[in-house]
Amino acid sequence: MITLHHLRIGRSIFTVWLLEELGVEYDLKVYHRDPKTMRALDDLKQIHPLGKSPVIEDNGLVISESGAITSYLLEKFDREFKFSPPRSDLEQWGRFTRWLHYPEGSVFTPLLIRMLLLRSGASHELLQGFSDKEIALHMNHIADQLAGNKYILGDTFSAADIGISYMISMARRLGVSADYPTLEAYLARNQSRPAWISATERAVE
Ligand SMILES: N[C@@H](CCC(=O)N[C@@H](CS)C(=O)NCC(=O)O)C(=O)O
Repeated sequence: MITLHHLRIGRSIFTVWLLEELGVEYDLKVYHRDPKTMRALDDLKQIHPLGKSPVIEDNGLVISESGAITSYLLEKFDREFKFSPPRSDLEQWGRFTRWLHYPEGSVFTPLLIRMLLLRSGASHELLQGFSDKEIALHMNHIADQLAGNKYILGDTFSAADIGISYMISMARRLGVSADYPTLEAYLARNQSRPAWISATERAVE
């Protein structure tokens, strides 16, 4: 059985969501952050040297990195290609994999800079200017892709929507999504899915 090491308040809730969509049994181990620093405690380092989440274990195999975990889980469980296209359809798979890795690869960094600036209460012209511009670039890019599309790859939900939803929910928490009604509607649509609701219920404690 898959074990998911889930650190509360962070991206691993999105792996819980994927597991719920896939309908597989899994063991959820919940970890807490240091309330002062908001960093993970040392307990996660016993699972993986980086001490970060998500991490999964499958029969002794330990995998970190949310994108790699998604690919692994899809390869293992998405046998009917409900949440990802088959690799034999290289064009569709190429499109899918680009949207799968885009959130962590490009969108996360400017959001993280904004989060750290807000948390520190400091002002920093260079960092603020960079993150504001980059966040607008990415939010507009996602909104353009969603214009006329229900989901990021068209009219069908896929695992790529999970990572994109993570970025929009983070943008929302950081107060930058209100200018993008398309993104807010998309997030609400995805978060009304039964699998998201089950994930949030299961991952509470
Ligand atoms: N690139 C990694 C990032 C993992 C990561 O930084 N996770 C955060 C939670 S959202 C974490 O564990 N932070 C705790 C810490 O760094 O102390 C991934 O996509 O999984």
